[in-house]
Amino acid sequence: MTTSSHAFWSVLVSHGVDRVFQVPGESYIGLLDALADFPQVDLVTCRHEAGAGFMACADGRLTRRPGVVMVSRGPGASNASIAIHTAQQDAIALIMVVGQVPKKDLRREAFQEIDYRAMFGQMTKWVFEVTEPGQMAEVALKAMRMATQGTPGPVVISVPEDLQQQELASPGWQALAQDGLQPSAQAMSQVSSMLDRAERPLLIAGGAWDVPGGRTALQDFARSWQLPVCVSFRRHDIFPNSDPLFVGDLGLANPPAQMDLFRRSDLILALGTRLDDVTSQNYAFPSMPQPAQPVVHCYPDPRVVGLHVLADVGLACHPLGLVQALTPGRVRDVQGRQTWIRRLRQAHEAHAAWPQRQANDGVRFFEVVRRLKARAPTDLRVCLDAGTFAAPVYRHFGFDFPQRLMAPLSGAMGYGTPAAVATALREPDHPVVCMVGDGGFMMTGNEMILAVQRRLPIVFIVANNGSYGSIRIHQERAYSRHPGTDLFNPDFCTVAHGFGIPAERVSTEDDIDEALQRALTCDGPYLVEVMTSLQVTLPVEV
Ligand SMILES: Cc1ncc(C[n+]2csc(CCOP(=O)(O)OP(=O)(O)O)c2C)c(N)n1
Repeated sequence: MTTSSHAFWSVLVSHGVDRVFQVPGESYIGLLDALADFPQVDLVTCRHEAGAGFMACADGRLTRRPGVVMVSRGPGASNASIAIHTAQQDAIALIMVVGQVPKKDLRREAFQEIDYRAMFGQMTKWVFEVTEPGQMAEVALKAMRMATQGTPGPVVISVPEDLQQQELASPGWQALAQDGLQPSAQAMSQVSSMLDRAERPLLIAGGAWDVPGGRTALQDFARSWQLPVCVSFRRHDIFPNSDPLFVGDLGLANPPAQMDLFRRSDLILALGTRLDDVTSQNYAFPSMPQPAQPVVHCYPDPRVVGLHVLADVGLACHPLGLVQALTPGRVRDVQGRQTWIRRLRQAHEAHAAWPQRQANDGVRFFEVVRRLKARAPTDLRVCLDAGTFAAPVYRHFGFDFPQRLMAPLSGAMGYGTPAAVATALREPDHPVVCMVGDGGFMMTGNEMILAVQRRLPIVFIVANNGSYGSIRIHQERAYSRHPGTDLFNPDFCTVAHGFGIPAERVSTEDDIDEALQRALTCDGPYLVEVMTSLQVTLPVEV
């Protein structure tokens, strides 16, 4: 029998959806049952809706199709809301399907009822509640388009439980091809002459480059025009960090000397970035609304281009077409350009040099990161949770193609473990390392059971400093004491063993290399608990 739920899934499947993350609920067993007739869809059963949602976020980021998560009404949707927020902040296409109370009970404050338009309206691109079974295919198609077009983001589809298994004649909705917009010839010649005139250009590259061919097109463009490239917040893997043209990232802790230099640029090319809060140094770089230098802003969403910065050239299209049309370029004063690039690169290298500070209260976590870097496979996937342990990764690790960084722009704790699971499922041929603090690990670490069930060789590195360290640092700066941030932890190795995961504890820096070696060569998941110094923490990262 073809039902409304079959219609829904067949449209999603025809758009490439092949994996759904979920925690079951009685409110959507009709949708779940229909999914059993789509064996090409991998149904991943998770332990908490936050974990399921984070996995869908990571999957959406890797596939550039919407990640799909299915949750129950009320409590399930509430648990999953952190993933909706992360998908919005991280510009990730996400479809969350929620089982809803029966249609006749809508807006009666029925058991576990929530009005999702009110709840998620501000956090999503679209919320739709199905009221007729015949809408199911249409809503699936619209969800795909809404989630992926412009700035990618989350959509929520609420389906009353009694509308999920209604008989339908035929789904009848087919996938449509989508056109990408190209900049006009006039805009391209304007950008080309700005590039020609500039003596101190700076290219800020954002997440939109994470498309097939994007990274190499960006690198070709930068090389041919001799443009220094700085990546936006947590997008380190967009441009090879070892390329002499890479001059850093715009994050939470840029040193003043580096920012002074960036401000001296006489042309900013903001390509594929939203110029969000952190990238723009809290709406200060480029200065807003009137920048101090000419700005070209290109992003495939008209609602974003020119929103905060009055760009001289604002292009609501994907930057790929622009740079392909402008490559190869020709630079008049190659010598002058190189002096500028060298200065920027030196400022970056000074900031990114490995720290030398000593500690007597445990392992300096940057040493773990440094030793991991030294033996990191060239295609390593690094999945990070939020916390101060992650600061050395952002600042010092240095990503080169095809290595990847999976980190939440939203700063959501609990992202790391689920993201690692989703990454290992999606990219089984690449090694995956998850770094997570003792705080974040206790939020969603339970999802590592999937690594055992699916035999995913993920290396979990838990930075155990007995504290919600990032917040403690904030407290120490603002006040002289730190109530509420100490943690009482379980024995993480015993926890891992209980999950069926081999584990070891690293208590001195002499133990790091061998532990990493064992972890990286293990053919299944492995956990390394690092007794981490609290004294030696870097500037706060969340
Ligand atoms: C879900 C969520 N809750 C709270 C916070 C605020 N927060 C940011 S970092 C942090 C502490 C992280 O502690 P831990 O995981 O132990 O890592 P550490 O900072 O100690 O390295 C907290 C509570 C957050 N970002 N996300």
